Amino acid sequence: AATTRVYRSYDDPVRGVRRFIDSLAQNNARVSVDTFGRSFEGRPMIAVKVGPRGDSPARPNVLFVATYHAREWAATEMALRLILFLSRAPGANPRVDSLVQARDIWIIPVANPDGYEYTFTADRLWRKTRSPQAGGAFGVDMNRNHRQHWGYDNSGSSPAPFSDIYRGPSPASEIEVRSIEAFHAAHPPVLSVSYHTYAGLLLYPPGAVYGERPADLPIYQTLAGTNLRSAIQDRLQASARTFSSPSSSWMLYTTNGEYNDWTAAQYGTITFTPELTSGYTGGTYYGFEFYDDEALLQQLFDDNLPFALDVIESAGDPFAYVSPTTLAHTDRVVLESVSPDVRVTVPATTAPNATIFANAELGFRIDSTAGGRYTRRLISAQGSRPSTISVSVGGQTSNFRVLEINGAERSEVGWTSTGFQLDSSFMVAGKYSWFSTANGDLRSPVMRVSADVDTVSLVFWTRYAGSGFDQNPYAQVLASTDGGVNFLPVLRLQGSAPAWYPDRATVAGVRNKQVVFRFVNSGMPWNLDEIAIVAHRPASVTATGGPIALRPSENPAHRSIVSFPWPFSTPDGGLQAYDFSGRLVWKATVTNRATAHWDLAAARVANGVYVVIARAGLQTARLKLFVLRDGS
Ligand code: 0X9
Ligand code: ZN
Repeated sequence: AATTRVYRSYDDPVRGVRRFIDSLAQNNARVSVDTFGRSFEGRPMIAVKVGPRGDSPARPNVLFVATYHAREWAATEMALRLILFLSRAPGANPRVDSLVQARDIWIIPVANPDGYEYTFTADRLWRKTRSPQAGGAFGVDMNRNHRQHWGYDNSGSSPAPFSDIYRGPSPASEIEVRSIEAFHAAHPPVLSVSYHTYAGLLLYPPGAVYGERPADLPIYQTLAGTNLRSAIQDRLQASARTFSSPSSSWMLYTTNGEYNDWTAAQYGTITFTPELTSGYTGGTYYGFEFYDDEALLQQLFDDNLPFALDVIESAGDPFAYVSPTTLAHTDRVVLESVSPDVRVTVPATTAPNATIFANAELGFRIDSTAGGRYTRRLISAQGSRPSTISVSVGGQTSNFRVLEINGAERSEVGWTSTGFQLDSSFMVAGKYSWFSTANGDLRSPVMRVSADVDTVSLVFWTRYAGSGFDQNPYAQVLASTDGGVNFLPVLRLQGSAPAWYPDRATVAGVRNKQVVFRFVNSGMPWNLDEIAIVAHRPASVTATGGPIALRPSENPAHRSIVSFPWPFSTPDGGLQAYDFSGRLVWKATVTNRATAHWDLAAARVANGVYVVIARAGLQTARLKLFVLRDGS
């Protein structure tokens, strides 16, 4: 039997998880406990509630669950430390105090109590549950036993009872999985996190098919960030990684019956699997056996706390959330691909009535494979490469001009390369794609950006063969705004992507600049195809508005009041503010060219992105406003 200093078994009468939770609930008014079922061997399935008792429709549900896999003890430590942190006496952190009151936060510290206890008493590296199976085998992999895509194929999931990744005889065959599914039905989470170890990843759906992207990708990327600015840093000394790599979970490997795909499909949950720790210190492998060490476990918690708090906060309005950790937000319309098809994500409610123009009006289908509660992906077949694309949703039109497009065909000119060649074995269109075996540099022509364009995007299709377990090898996309003298990274690719998928990067502040993009490889077999560079043209609802600018008097505002000087010569009119789902959140009437004041604190305006519109007769002017305030 294991003796541990920091890690807690489930059953130990003095230090065990059950005892620890019970005494915390007895001594802390912010903590209550719900037993939502029994494991196969009869242990209570425990969910801890931090904050007000009971559910309220006014408080969105957020769920943290840990240790689907018995041996991943650091995941349970993460959950226990989160409970302690959130249940501290109020006063230390106003953001945390208000979040605990405004959300229904649930934490399940051990999803697999029988397997977990078994790792303390019999076999440190046990993974599955402990139910008897055919042929004298024991246990099912709970992260293969959910009802979504159960048994879809044998990749990462096995039909063999003795396998460590045995999916079970039928979907949700395990009492623990059924209990967790029932818990979701009772408290459907707006956001959820399932903590595992190890690999140093921040995974999100989908996970069963290579190359698929979730429809809510813009929200996943807002919260998780990118390889250049991940929401989770790894500050463990001599770790093999410096950050957790955010990606769809097939970047590690595909599997089926897993938790994230199930809750995303069933409840539209925005849901993540952090794979805590890289598995290595100073080149020494510890894998699933992360150190039984207070300081190291606290460091792990500290590194993961900002993301956990963002998850809790964003449950108020995931689409409008602006992350203080990744500094990202979700755009209303996101162009994902120009060729061989046009792909855009748009707010879900606007999708059926959207129109796409690319030279002519295009029909589209709504991609439904990957769920999407907040955004939908529209996919348009197009006959020839478009030179302009306009997407109209909810009365607002986003306009793009295609500045450059390259599909690695012999007839195309203007791009320069070293170490990239034309590959005729893989392509998304035409006869070839660009391919670099290990090192290579592919460069776009210099594009002069006109004065009416502030932002350009690079959209392209890619596939590559790195490793989900390592930050290396990797590849980068760099951008220059001075004609190719200086370059900064705008995207970093790593992991295993054996199927084509579209990726993108956006650069703002390019008005009148000379833009160059570069693809630079650091060691990966890497294909690229249908690379397009598009300029974001001004939105065009307000066709009659002309170039009149609406500006707050102070930017950034240092108080909770934002003031808008009246932008028109016409003396009377009004101002309106909408959130990004199109809801009216503020309005003011203006007479005699008076300055209007919006008190964000008094109106309890949530952090997020808003559109403010000033109207005087037929004239309009608009402004995108980012609200990002401490403690709100
Ligand atoms: O295999 C798992 O269930 C998770 N990894 S672990 O090492 N903790 O066992 C990752 C599952 C993530 N989903 C996919 N890769 N599809
Ligand atoms: Zn795991």
